[in-house]
Amino acid sequence: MTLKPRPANLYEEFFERCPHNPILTARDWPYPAHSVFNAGACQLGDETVLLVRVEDRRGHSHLTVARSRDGVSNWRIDPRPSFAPDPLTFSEEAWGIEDPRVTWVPERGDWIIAYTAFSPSGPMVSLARTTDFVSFSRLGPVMPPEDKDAAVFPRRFGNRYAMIHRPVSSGSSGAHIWLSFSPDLTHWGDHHILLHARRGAWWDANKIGLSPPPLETPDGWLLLYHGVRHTAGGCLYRLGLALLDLDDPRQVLHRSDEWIFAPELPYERQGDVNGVVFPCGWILDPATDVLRIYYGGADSCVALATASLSDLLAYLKSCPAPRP
Ligand code: BMA
Repeated sequence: MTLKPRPANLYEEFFERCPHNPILTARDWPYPAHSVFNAGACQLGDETVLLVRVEDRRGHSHLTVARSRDGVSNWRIDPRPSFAPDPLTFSEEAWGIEDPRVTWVPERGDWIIAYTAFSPSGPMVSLARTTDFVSFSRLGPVMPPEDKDAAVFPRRFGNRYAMIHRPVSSGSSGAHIWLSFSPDLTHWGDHHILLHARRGAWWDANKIGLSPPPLETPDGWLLLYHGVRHTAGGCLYRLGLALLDLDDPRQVLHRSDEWIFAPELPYERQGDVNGVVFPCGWILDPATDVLRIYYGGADSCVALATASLSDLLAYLKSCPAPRP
């Protein structure tokens, strides 16, 4: 079979949506849930594990584990919240926990989960660890409000762990992506701006944030990030790419000028928050080069898209180094 060439007037599409999308909604939940979305993802043995953000009718979120052999169907969902806010001990979780990103850290032998603790003073970054997605223990809050969209790198640089996050301060001219370092995962410093939100008409003007954790590739650390465009009709959350130097992730080698994935289908365009695609996890199968991206659609469902890692890298390497 010969593939038809792409018409010259169409953008190249890197992502293929799963025909079964949305793969999870609140209707699939074994207990009352208002909405399920923005799931962290990893491969644990022969199962795909999603750590799904579940919002209840108070508006507060907790995290629940869903497991599947094929990563698409037959999900086994924990019958109750797997990792629930504990506001009596961790007051920063008073209004729930959201948007987990999970990173396997081989030298520690555990998964580090970076999540948003929604405190009355604003969103903060908290870390927790697990080895089995059955029991979880907290490392505690690591960044003061307002800060979110965080993930740790799977390995240290020198002797230091590294974490990407997105602080916001009043009076600043935008919300940018930052990189910080820590000797112990608890104390963080040596803060650097990594990617600036662009300005004006750009799709990623004013507010950007990391989506899934950084992915190590032979060409560098691959970042998928969201850009938020404010329009008269509301916000649009779209996705772009950046590549960081493998040994010194403070160096941004390439950044896409164009978004590469955006809300298009009804489950992305209409929901609690219209016009949102929000991935918190991706899983690479190195044997097939297929990257599975799990994303929230319109803050109302979990959806899946696949892409070829080498296609993404080839495209990104054709993009310029970021302009100051
Ligand atoms: C961001 C986060 C996400 C959410 C998105 C769209 O600020 O809070 O959890 O999916 O907004 O509402």
